[in-house]
Amino acid sequence: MTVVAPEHAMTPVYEFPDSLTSVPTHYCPGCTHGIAHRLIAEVIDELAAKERTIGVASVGCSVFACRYFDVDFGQAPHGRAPAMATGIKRVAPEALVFTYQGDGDLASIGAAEILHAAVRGENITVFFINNAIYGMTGGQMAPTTLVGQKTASSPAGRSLVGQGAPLRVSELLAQVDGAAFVVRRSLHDVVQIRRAKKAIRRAFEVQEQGLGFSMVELLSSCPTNWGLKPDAALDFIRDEMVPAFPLGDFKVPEAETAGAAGAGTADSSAAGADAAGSAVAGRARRG
Ligand SMILES: Cc1ncc(C[n+]2csc(CCOP(=O)(O)OP(=O)(O)O)c2C)c(N)n1
Ligand code: SF4
Ligand SMILES: [Mg+2]
Repeated sequence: MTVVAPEHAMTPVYEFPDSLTSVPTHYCPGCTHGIAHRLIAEVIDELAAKERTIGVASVGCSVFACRYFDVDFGQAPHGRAPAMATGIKRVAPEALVFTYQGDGDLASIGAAEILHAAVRGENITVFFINNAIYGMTGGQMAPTTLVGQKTASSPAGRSLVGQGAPLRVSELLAQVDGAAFVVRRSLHDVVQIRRAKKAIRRAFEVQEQGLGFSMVELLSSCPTNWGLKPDAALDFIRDEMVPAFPLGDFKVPEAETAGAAGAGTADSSAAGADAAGSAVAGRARRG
């Protein structure tokens, strides 16, 4: 019989983050919004910043984010989270300020807001949850919907002709001088989740160092509106979304690029460029 020493039996390997509340989730089974929440909360704990963190929720499935984070929170109208975060950070520069925005919110109705927050070099951190669809409202096409992907408003699949290619927000914002840190990560497996957490931490550090606008785009699942089971939804991110939205660092502070592969590089940029310009017939919602 194996006897476990009491000190080993009591060693915690996994604890509930202080910066999360313990309430039942409203997110669907298999939705990775919850993973994103947890990673952000863990980093807030690590930075011992809970008491001075202010989040700004957007409109979308994460509209109730304030229920889950045990930090101060604001609720912005659709797309306007960067403007609200701008005001908060300007009047409370000691606060750690972040927005949490979906792709419909950030890349569609809030496209001008996010662009000009980056242009102004606002010292805020943006978490951009890209699930290639309008989740909350029943699965309409978003700017990030893949070519060929069926949605409630593109029942035949998104077409390049007439509807265009998916908008790659990180690549776009990396061109803006005021942006200091812009990276894309994914939440589809454990390795990617660990990479995502490191990026979240670095983005917050960029803000703490006063370097300017920081954004982490996270590829996220929406099994409900993709019409997929949770495990298949994770495969969909890996197999269909990552080729269209290459993971990587698109802009990082200069000191971090010295001698490295550097800013503007992505993990699979060639694959991404090809995929966005051609038909990516996703397995989600195909007839
Ligand atoms: C001005 C305005 N237009 C449209 C809506 C309706 N609306 C609410 S949530 C949403 C889509 C949200 O999608 P996304 O930002 O991708 O978040 P997700 O639910 O996918 O996480 C829309 C169009 C609204 N509330 N306000
Ligand atoms: S509708 Fe999609 S994005 Fe919204 S909670 Fe459900 S799975 Fe998540
Ligand atoms: Mg969405």
